[in-house]
Amino acid sequence: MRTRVGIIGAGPAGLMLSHLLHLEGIDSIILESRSRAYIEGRIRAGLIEHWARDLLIETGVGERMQRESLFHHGLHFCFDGELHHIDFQKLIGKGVTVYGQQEVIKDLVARRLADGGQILFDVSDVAVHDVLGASPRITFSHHGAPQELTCDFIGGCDGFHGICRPSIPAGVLTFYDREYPFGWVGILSESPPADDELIYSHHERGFALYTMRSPSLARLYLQCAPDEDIDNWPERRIWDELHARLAGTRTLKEGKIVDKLLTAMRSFVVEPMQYGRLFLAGDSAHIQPPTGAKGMNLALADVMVLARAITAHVRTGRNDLLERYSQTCLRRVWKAQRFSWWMTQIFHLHPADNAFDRKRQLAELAYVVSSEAASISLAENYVGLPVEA
Ligand code: RFL
Ligand code: PHB
Repeated sequence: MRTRVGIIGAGPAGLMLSHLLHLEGIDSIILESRSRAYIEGRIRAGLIEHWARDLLIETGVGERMQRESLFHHGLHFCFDGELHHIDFQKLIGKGVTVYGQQEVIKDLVARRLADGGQILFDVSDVAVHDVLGASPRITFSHHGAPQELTCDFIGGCDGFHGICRPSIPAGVLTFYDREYPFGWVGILSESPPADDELIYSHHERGFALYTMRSPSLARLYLQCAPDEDIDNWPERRIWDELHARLAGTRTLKEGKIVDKLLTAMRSFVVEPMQYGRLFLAGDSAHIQPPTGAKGMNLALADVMVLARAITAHVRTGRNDLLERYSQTCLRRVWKAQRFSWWMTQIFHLHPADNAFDRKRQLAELAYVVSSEAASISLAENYVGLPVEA
C-alpha cells in the first residue's frame, strides 16, 4: 500500500488532518486501532472554540453542528456563594460552541467515507519505520493479515497512549510534565443543565463544573481524589456534592445517570513535535487538565498547521513550513497549557494549600469578574487564541 500521508489514529486530529489534506487534493490513509462504533461512542470533550467552529463550517463538516449545537455567549464563575457572568460576546464579540467530541468524530468519519477516504478500523501491531528517510513505512495487522503502508509523511495522531511518541528514540524529545493532586468524577445525566451556560464553581468542598450536551442532557464534574475508586462515588453522593457545590445559586434537577467516569489531571508537553517525517499532533504531543476545555481544540489547531505545511511541500517543494511545524504549534500549545494550568489552580482545592491560598484564589476570581481587562483576558483565552497562519 502507498499513500502520501499515513495517519495513525482516528481522533479529532487524525480525521481532521485527513479531511484538510483531501480538500487540497492530497491523499492519506488513516489507521485506527478501535472500531468505528467505539470511536463514535466515546464521550469526551464538549466545547469547541470560536475559530474551530469556523473551521468546521468552512471546510464543510459543520452543517449538523450548526443545527444541533448550543452557542454560548459567555460562562459563569461561582465563588463565595455568588454567581458571576462573564459575557464573551459583549467583551470580544465571540463565543464557544457546545457540541460533543463524538459528534465531531461522527461528522468527520461520515464525510471522509463519503469523499472516498480510507479509514482502516481495528488495526493492531502498528509500528513506524524509516522516519528519518524519504519514504517512511507503517507496518500493522488488519483482519489478522500483516500489511505495510509506505508514505511521504506520517501523522502521529494516536493520542496520549499511542505508539508514535514512544517510537522516537530516547534523548530526542524533552518532556515537560506536571501532575495534579486531584482528579474529576464526571457524569452525563438525562436532566436539564443547571443553567443555559457553563458554571465553574470554586467551593470549600472542592471544584465543580456544570456543563451540558443539550437542554435535556447535563454533563457534571466534581473534584475528587487523584486515585479515586469510582465505587466511592455512588449516585446519592454525586448528587449531594453537586447540589452543595452550587452554593444555592441554582437549583439542579436530578436525572438518570447514563455515563460515569474518572479523569486524571495532567499537564504534559513534548518538544519538538517532529522527528524526521513523523509529525506528532494533538494528545500524542501534549495533554492538559480539562478545566480549560483545550484538548480537542489544540488537536484541531495542530493539524491545521500540519496540513498547510504538507500542502506547501506538495505544491511547491517548500520545506520551511514543515521545518517550522513544531515551533509554530508549540507557541500556541504553551499558551493553552498556561491557561489550562491557571484555570485548574485557581478553582481546585489543593491539599497543600492553607487559608492564605484559598483567600488568594478568591481575590483572583473577584479580580477576573470585576476588571474588564481581566475579563477580556479570560474571554480571549477561553474562546481560543488565533491559529498562526
Ligand atoms: P484521541 O482523541 O485520543 O485520538 C487518538 C486515536 O488514536 C487511536 N490509537 C491508535 N490507532 C492506531 N494504532 C495505535 N497504536 C493507536 N493508539 C491509539 C485511539 O483509539 C484514538 O481513536 O487524540 P486526538 O485526536 O489528539 O484528540 C484529543 C482529544 O480527544 C482530547 O484532547 C480531548 O478529548 C480532551 N478533552 C477536552 N478537549 C476540549 O477541547 N474541550 C473539552 O471540553 C474537553 N473536555 C477532554 C474533556 C477530555 C476528557 N477526558 C475523558 C480525558 C473532558 C474529559 C473528561
Ligand atoms: C464538557 O462539556 O465536557 C466540558 C466543558 C468545559 C470544560 C471541560 C469539559 O472545561
